[in-house]
Amino acid sequence: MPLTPETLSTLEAQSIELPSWAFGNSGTRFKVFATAGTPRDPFEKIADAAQVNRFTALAPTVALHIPWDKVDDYAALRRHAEDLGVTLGTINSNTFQDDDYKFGALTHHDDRIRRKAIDHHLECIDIMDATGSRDLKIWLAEGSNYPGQADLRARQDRLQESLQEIYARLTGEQRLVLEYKFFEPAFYHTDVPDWGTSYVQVAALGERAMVCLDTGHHAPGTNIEFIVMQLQRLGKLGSFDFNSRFYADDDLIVGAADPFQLFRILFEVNRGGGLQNPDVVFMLDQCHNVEEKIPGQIRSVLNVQEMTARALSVDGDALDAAQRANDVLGANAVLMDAFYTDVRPALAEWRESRGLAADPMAAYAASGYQEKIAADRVGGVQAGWGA
Ligand code: PSV
Ligand code: MN
Ligand code: MN
Repeated sequence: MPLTPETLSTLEAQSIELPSWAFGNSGTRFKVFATAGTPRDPFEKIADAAQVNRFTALAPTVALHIPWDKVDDYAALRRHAEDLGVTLGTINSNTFQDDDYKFGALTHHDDRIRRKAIDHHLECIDIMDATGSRDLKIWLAEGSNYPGQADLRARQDRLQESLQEIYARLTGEQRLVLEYKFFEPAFYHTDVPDWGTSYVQVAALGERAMVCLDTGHHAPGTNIEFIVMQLQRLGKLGSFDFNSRFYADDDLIVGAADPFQLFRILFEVNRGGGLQNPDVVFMLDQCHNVEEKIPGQIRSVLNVQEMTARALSVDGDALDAAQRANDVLGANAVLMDAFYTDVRPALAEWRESRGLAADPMAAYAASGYQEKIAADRVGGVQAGWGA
């Protein structure tokens, strides 16, 4: 089926942000398997991310995680990225790997620890100034394991106070994006467990504070596209962390576990105007534990592109007519027709017409880059999730 000019122009503008940490080694708490050619520093992670953009023209920005991507000279990292045709995107803070944060960071009752956590975020904003990044993304690993362990309400109040101070430091167009997650590492209560809590916290800050929706951060069976619709209604959908999951926060390749869910999410994003809205950032948050990392990221952005094309091919008029006629099965069929449409041949043709390889996975495999980094990057400490 040919893609319409409107679909192609939306696809042309599509941009998916890559996480620097997807290129490092990662694993489970049981084992981290090393892969040949894994980057040894943030500069090499950016170089690998640039390959994904080179073969897909879909991934022009790279998110950093601090301190995993700590460097002496962020202006140099920025120039390095720009030389490779990409720019630095979201800065992710990290308050989950320091002993001081065992019982909380931005919610902690100990002023010294809370101060340290706030200062970390202020340092992240200094980095944003140097990298030219717009967004500070905050995910908090804070909560408790046993009923009675923590004062739930006081922690919400301290969280708001901490966020106020961080938000006040933002300048110009900079934004704060607060990510939620229903459990893990805490198992009884989590301080920002759901979109409602994130919304309440950011709404009290101001216009440039938004919610981040990580697709792996909900209870099984949650209707994620409903949350997408609601946050867009409220003007508070700031960004996505895309990944897919079979069980919990699996961080697998987006569209791998449940392509239909990805289709439904993108359909709602489009209905809410999010595909054309630069205020909605489409980021990946994935780990490639056993597969090659660069092809894993190429596959991911292509999955998003393919599902976007399918979501854009829903016949809106037919759907509206069927809904108004209470034609339950007719309306469902309109959606399913688009979902079952194989857009891959049309996308391959379109890529070629833009000077890209029809099959970016094959083109990358044939490029020799993987063999080159495997040969060049021997020795040294491999950077990874948590390194
Ligand atoms: C937490 O599970 C999370 O989704 C946050 O976005 C972290 O920054 C990220 O994972 C680390 O991979
Ligand atoms: Mn995430
Ligand atoms: Mn996660």
